[in-house]
Amino acid sequence: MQIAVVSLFPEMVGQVAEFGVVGRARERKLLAMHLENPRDYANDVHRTVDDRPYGGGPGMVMKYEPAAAAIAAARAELPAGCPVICLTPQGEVFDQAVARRLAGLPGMVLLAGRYEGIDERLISREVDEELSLGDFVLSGGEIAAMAVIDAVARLLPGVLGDDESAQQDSFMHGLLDHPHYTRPESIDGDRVPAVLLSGDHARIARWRRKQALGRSYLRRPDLVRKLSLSNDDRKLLEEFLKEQGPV
Ligand code: 9D3
Repeated sequence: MQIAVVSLFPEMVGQVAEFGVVGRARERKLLAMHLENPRDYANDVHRTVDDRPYGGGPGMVMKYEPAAAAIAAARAELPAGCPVICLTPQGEVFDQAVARRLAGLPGMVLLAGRYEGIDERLISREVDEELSLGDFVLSGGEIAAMAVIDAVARLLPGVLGDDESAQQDSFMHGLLDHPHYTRPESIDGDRVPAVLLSGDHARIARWRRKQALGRSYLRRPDLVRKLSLSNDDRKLLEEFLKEQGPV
C-alpha cells in the first residue's frame, strides 16, 4: 500500500513509519510513505499557507492553493483513483471497521489540517472522505493521520506474523481484552490468578472469556449491547458479576 500524507509537519508523520510494526512493514516494502508539505508549494516570499478567516473570528484558516498543489503532487505518487481522506474533528469516527476497509485500498492520500480549519473549497473539491479520532481536541491532523497509518498497516497481508494475525482476528470481535500476567508470580503478595498456573487450557480459556465479558460489560456496555451473547457467554457474564460482588 502507498500512503501519501499532506501536512505542514511531514517530519512528525514520517516518524510513525520509523519504528515497530509500521517500520518493519515499510522496510519489507509492504508499505510506502510519501510526504508532501503545502509550504513547498507556496509561491509568495513568505511561503504563506494560512490566512485570516472571511467573516472574522479567532485563528487562521489553511489556504486552498498550496494545499491543493500538495494534494496534486501526492496523487501523482499513487495509483490512479486513490481517495483523499481528511483528518478533521468533523469526520466520521475512525474504528477498526474503517481501518479494515482502508487496508483493502492500493493507496490513499491523508490530509492533516492545522489552524482553526481548512478552506471549505479544498474539502468540497479534493476530499473524498473525512475521519475523526473522536470527541477531543488535537492541535492538528498529524497525530490522527499517524493513528490511521498504524491501524491500517497492521492489517496489510504479511505485516504481522501468523500468531499476531490470528490474535488480531479474534480480538476486536467486539470485546475488550482479558487481563494479562507475567513473572513474577507474586508482587508483595499480589498473586497471579491460580487458574493461569493450572495448565488446564480449557479452564484458562473459560476464565479469559469470562474476564473479557465482565470487563466489557462494566467498562464498555455499548460493546456488549452490540453483540448477541451465546447462552455460554451469558452464563460466564453472570458468574463474573456474582464473583465480583456489587459494583
Ligand atoms: C472549536 C474551535 N476549535 C477548537 C479549539 C476547533 C478545532 C479546530 C482544529 C479543533 C481541533 C482542530 C484540530 N484537530 C484536528 O485536526 C483533528 C482531530 C481532533 O482535534 N480530534 C479528533 N480527531 C481529529 S482528526 C483531526
